[in-house]
Parts: sequence; structure tokens; C-alpha cells
Amino acid sequence: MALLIKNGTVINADQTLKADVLCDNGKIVAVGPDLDAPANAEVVDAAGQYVMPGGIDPHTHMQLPFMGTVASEDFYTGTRAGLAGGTTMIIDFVIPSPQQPLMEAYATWREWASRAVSDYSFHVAVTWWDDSVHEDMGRLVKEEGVNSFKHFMAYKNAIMAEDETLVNSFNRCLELGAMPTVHAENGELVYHLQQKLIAQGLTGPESHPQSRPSEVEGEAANRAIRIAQALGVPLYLVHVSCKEALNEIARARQEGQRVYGEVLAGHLEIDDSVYQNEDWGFAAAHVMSPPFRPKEHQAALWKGLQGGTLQTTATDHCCFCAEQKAMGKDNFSMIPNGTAGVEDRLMILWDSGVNTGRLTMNEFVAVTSANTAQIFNIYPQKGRIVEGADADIVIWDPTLEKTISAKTHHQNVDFNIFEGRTVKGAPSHTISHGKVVYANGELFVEEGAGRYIKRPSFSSPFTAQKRFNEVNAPSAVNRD
Ligand code: URQ
Ligand code: ZN
Ligand code: ZN
Repeated sequence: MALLIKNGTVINADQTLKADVLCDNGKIVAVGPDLDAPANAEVVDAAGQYVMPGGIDPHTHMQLPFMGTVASEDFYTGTRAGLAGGTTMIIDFVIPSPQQPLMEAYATWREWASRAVSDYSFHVAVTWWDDSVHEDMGRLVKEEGVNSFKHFMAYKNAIMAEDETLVNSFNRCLELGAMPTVHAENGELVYHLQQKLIAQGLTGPESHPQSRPSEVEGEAANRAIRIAQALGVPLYLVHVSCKEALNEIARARQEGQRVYGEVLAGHLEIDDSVYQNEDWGFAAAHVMSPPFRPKEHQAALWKGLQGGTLQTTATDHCCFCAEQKAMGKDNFSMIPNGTAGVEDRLMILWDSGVNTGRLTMNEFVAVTSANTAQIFNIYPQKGRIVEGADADIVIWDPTLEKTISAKTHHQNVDFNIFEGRTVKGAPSHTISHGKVVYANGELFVEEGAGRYIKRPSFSSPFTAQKRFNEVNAPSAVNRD
């Protein structure tokens, strides 16, 4: 059934226009003034509201097995919560155990994600190295539409990639036209500092940030950037949390190196005072890595986002409930690392970004959707309101006030790092595949409706645009 969105203002990263939007067969089929509704079309009146590309969250971990437990959010509940917050696509992570074949882990995650209610894709982590990893990376790019590979420089004795793996894998990314991405913390330093704090009997969650100070992130960010520079491969740094890492990216970009940075909504808004809270559970609920930082880092991250040193926003949505966090009751290094946010990101970025004047509405679209689509080579299929694009849309009511709370959020976790935060501006409708899946507080999702989105390698220029044109060529689009 067709859907016509009337009387709204379309916001793309590079344009603002009063226009109606007609969707049919899961695609945007027309954008323009005074469009007529086809017979039997559903019509949504978006007067006074903004019609934007649905959010893309490039960093989530649904049902991740990690630190002896499994994240409490699965692909069904997590993508459902995302739709309630205007996010219509996630890029999650396949994380093979060391020595586990990448293709085997990929098949497992694809099976888990089949319950998703919105579109999804996967970065694949390289957690070990041998010729079979080299081989599987090639299969994932050529056969499965994976164009990004993750490297955890932290988490020693678990999934940490040593320099040898970084060099081999980054080089393989270059051969394949894939984007290497990193979690940049020096895992050896973290391990050393953790042992030191524990030996001193400092086992509470307040020691978590002490074990991974911002210089530990700065070192790893610089190392990854220099390795990428030496090999001539681009680089994407996930969850940049501090000035030191930000400055390494700025220096590299200033030198013309192709380096991208991602920032989490949480790291933009929350500081390290949370770890001083005398409530153990409250402090532990904020244990994630990199940790929340002293206040001056939030200001620097906002400037980085405004100034283009950072290009994307994400959440690193990785949920653990109170009893899971309690696994680290006697030793902070055993507290499962992770916090939620997939439902809150757009509201936080709008309230702290657009409402404060830090971001224009166009920049909001860039950092919540379009830039991710471009960096990971699925633009303009995703990330733009344009004829031929997927009809993944958020209708944004700038007057709608909400108070964020674990009591009312759709995320399958008993804590919200933005608890009690009142925001102004929120989705009134979310549209996925041209269907209204969220309207005025109600969800209308279908388990398994989400599709796996292939992302072409970067080997040939304009791949995504070329594919977009092919798919949308008049002969290829069956207009009824
Ligand atoms: O490091 C990550 O990105 C995963 C394991 C989620 N946990 C976290 O603390 N960021
Ligand atoms: Zn990480
Ligand atoms: Zn992560």
C-alpha cells in the first residue's frame, strides 16, 4: 500500500525543502510539492514537522556474548526500540572468538538477526589472524556485502587484536576495498592498571575510569592511525571519547589522511562523576569502555562533531541488567562493559545539538544518518529523502516533549543512562520499508521484517551511486 507524507518539511544533510513524500513498494517514489495520494494510499499529515532520513546507528551489540554473559537486548527488542526512537537501521558486529572461523561466526549472527524488525548490517571483527582469516575476509566482502572490519585494541586475553593482527588485517582491507575500524584503547595498559588497582584493594566501579585514562585511548588512536597511514588504508575510529583521540584524528585529517571518527550520544552528554555515585549499581550501570570522561572532554567532542573532525554518532548499545553488572561486585574488571541508547540517540542529539544551536537540522541529519551511509557505502539508498531511496523515514515533531526513563523506554534493560532527561523534539512517526511502524507512541512492528543490507566494497569509485542508479533505472523499477 502506498504512503503519502503531506505538508512536511524535508530535511536532508544538504537541503531543506517544503515537499510531500510518496512511498510505495518500500521505496520513496516521489518528493515534491502538492503530491496527490494514489487510491487507497495511507496519508500522514506532517504539517509543522520535519521529514528526515531514518537514523542509522553504526554501532550496536544486540545479544552479544561478552564477559561471561549475554547482552540483554536481542535483535527483535533492540531494533524495535530503535524504531521507537527514529532509528531505522543498525550496523551491528559479528565478533568471532579467537580461533573461530569468521564465516562460522557470521552465520551465527545472521541467524540471530533474522528476528530484526528493521534493516541491519554487520561489521565483522578480526580477533585473531592466520591464512583462513585472510581467506574469510575475502569471502565476506565478495559474497556477503561486508565492507568494514573491526579491531578491538582493548580486552586483553579475550578479543584484543595485537599489532601483528592489525597490520595484516588492515592490509587485507586495503586489498579488498574494505574499511578497517578500531576500538582504540591500549589493552596492555588497561590490563596493567586494572591489576594494580585490584592489588591495592580498589575493586569498586570508581576504579573503572582509573584503569583506562584518556591517554590510554590517545595512544591506541595514534597507533591505529599511524599503521593505517603507513599502509595507505582509510580508518574509522569508533566511540571516540576524549580529547587525546580527537586530537590524533584532527592531526591526521589535517594532513589529508582519510580518517573518520564516531562519537556516542552518551560520551557527548555524560561525565565521569557517575562513577563516584555511592550507589554501587548506579556506578556499575555506567561501566562501559571507553569510560565516561571528565567534563572538558564532552565540550571537546561537541566541537569535534560541529567542526567535522567527527562525522557520525552512535550508541554502542550493549545492555546488561543489574544482576549481570553484579558479576563484578567484588572486582570492577568483571563488570560487563556496556550501556544502552539505541532509542535515545536522535532525541539527545536534537535536544543537545539542534535546540542549543550546536547543529543545524541538516547537520543533525548528516551526523545521525547520511554520513554513516556515505562512509559505509550505502548512500543514497540510505541516508537521504530522494526518489529511489529506501523508504526509511522519521517524521520529527520539534514541539514534542518527552522524559527519558527506563520505566517507559522500549529497550530491554533496567537502566537508562539518560534517566529523567527531558527533551524537546521527538519522532511522531517512524517509517520502515514504506510502512508506518511507529506512530504517536504505538509500535506496529513485524518480527523478521528487517532485511540484511549488503554494503559494497570501495574498490571501484561511486559503487553505491552506480548500484543505486542500476536498481532505480526506469526499466528496473516496476511502477504499478
Ligand atoms: O567495546 C565495545 O564496544 C563493546 C564490547 C561494548 N561494550 C563497551 O563497553 N563499549
Ligand atoms: Zn568498543
Ligand atoms: Zn561496541
